[in-house]
Amino acid sequence: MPDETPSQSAIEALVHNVLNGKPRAIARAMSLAEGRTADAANLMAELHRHAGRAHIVGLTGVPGAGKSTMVAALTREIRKQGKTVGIIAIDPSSPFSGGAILGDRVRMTGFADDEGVFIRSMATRGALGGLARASLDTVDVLDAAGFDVVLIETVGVGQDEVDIVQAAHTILVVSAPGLGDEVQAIKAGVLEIADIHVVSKADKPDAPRTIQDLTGMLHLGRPGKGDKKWTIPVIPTSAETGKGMQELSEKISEHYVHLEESGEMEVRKRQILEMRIIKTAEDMLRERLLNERDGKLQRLLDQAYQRNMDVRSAAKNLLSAVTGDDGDG
Ligand SMILES: Nc1nc2c(ncn2[C@@H]2O[C@H](COP(=O)(O)OP(=O)(O)O)[C@@H](O)[C@H]2O)c(=O)[nH]1
Ligand SMILES: [Mg+2]
Repeated sequence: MPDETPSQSAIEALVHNVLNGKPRAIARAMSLAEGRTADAANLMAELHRHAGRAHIVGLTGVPGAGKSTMVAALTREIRKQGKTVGIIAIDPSSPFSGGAILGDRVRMTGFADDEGVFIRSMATRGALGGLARASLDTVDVLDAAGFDVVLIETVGVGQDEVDIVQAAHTILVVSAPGLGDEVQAIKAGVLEIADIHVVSKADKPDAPRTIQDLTGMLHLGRPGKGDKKWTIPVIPTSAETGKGMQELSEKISEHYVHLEESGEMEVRKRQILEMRIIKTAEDMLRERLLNERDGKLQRLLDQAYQRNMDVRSAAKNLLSAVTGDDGDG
């Protein structure tokens, strides 16, 4: 292709600037990474080689649990240790303004002039079902750019969001008092995935109850994902008073050391890559299937409608049409 060369050198320049931590290059790379163009594939292939050093920390919990506020407070705490922080907020509530809410808040707390902090928000709508694939590619961009810690905020609802937070090395489940449900983490289906439980808004009078419920639940032996050598803590925090934030950031570092020393990090990294490969393959397959909407699919549909072909056979036909002998395509 005639335009392959300039495009390739543009990608090389972009990679160079990302690796040097240039904010505009990082933003541009993230936009590319969200998509599925050939440029995106080349970019991610280059960046992948340089990623793998960041400590990826996921935060999940019901809407209003205090995650965004905690991300800001935690970022301040991690910055005190001289580490850099990349933030990805996945906000299903709003395709346009969701990120701006976090952005404004973080700006207010003074990160706008801090080159050691990079914030990106992603809408869940518009990702065409490829949200996990797209957001984990953007994590790679921040990782390759050299951020020490990457924080991913997701609302604990929906399989995609759970998949995304499960791609973190350290998972924080955030629960808040006064949200009605006794153990929100159970409702959201994320109790079992926590490495660290955080009870936010500990300044509120009903916080002890939330802490008690959660601690009780942990003692019942419900959760745990097979990492027997790690004791899952429950840490109360308050963004109002600053309580618990330092302890939380220390626990996160402690968990990192634990993962490295126990060999669990390798296990998790392999699981995460496995999940990402499958997600990406699904994404590619879905795109190809959709490309057949006006072609092969219509013909199969006609046959199925006339009861000349059953649904499974039609699906099989469609699959072999899109995965046929056209190689990587
Ligand atoms: N009292 C109190 N309110 C908090 C605290 N943290 C967050 N909030 C409030 O809880 C609401 C939801 O916070 P937000 O961080 O947006 O929650 P998210 O939806 O989980 O990201 C906001 O009105 C916050 O001001 C806290 O530590 N104490
Ligand atoms: Mg939020």
